[in-house]
Amino acid sequence: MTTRAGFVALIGEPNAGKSTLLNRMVGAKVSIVTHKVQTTRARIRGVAMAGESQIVFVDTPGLFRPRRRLDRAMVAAAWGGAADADVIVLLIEAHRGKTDGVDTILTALSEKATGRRVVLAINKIDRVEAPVLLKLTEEMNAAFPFERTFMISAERGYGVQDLREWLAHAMPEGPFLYPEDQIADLPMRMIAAEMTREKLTLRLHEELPYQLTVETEHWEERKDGSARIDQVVYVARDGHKGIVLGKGGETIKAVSKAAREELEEFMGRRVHLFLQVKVRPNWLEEAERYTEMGLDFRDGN
Ligand SMILES: Nc1nc2c(ncn2[C@@H]2O[C@H](COP(=O)(O)OP(=O)(O)OP(=O)(O)O)[C@@H](O)[C@H]2O)c(=O)[nH]1
Ligand SMILES: [Mg+2]
Repeated sequence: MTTRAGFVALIGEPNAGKSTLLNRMVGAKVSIVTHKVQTTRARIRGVAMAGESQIVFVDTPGLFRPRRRLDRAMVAAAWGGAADADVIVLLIEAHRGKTDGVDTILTALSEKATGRRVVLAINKIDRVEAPVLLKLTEEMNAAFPFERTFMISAERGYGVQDLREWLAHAMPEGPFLYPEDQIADLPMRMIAAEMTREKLTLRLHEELPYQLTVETEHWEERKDGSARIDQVVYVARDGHKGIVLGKGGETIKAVSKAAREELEEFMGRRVHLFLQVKVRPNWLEEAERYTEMGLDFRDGN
């Protein structure tokens, strides 16, 4: 029997639901999700099997107008993910429609994606009525020659099976790229750091989630089958450290507990998670921090 395998890049504005879709396709939480924009920072690969096809989904940071070095590196990583893909899926939000941000992406797609297969996925259809979808489909297809339009709810799973089947057939013939039981192409220490960053992002406000990074410093396998994981939360200012710790350390304790519980579920075994908060005023300009995040520091130039 002939097998198929290839890459599908998920691109779109921040918050479009790219990571939610990746997780649903893979059937596990490989990429972190929050209600805030700019959650995903690097390219994250999740592997899904569909019959005789292996689809490697590439989750990317959202495309937006970058201001800082980190933003520029994120946007470069997103376009890099699209450049390598066999199919590009552009996700937009049904209730927000064809925004200025979407227009900017369409213009860039016309320049960068010549000769590539591009499909549109209108996500969050649970939030609108059918006539809105029809109008948006028309509007989008008048602006760009999408090969297909899918209407989905990544969160609820509507329309996702159709998209999966279409992508499975669109993959080029060839041997599988990953072992069949592998679901992610991201080191465990990075997945663990991302889980902690998700919990921090959910509990902290305004600019703080964008001013911190999490790294796994030490990972120890214990004889009893559990793992001891030590992570550092880098913040840019003294004041931020106090906020991350919270009154009497209650914020960091809650973050640590939530991250540990999710890690234990993901790994199927006990985890001892230790978080330390360090002030590092210049971390956003340090090449090593970018490498740890899976980004290219020079992309931020
Ligand atoms: N109502 C609704 N919400 C959704 C749907 N899909 C995703 N969301 C929500 O949209 C928010 C953003 O989802 P993410 O998957 O983090 O979006 P993203 O595109 O990866 O965002 P960035 O990583 O910031 O670029 C979360 O609160 C999701 O729960 C959907 O189909 N319907
Ligand atoms: Mg994301």
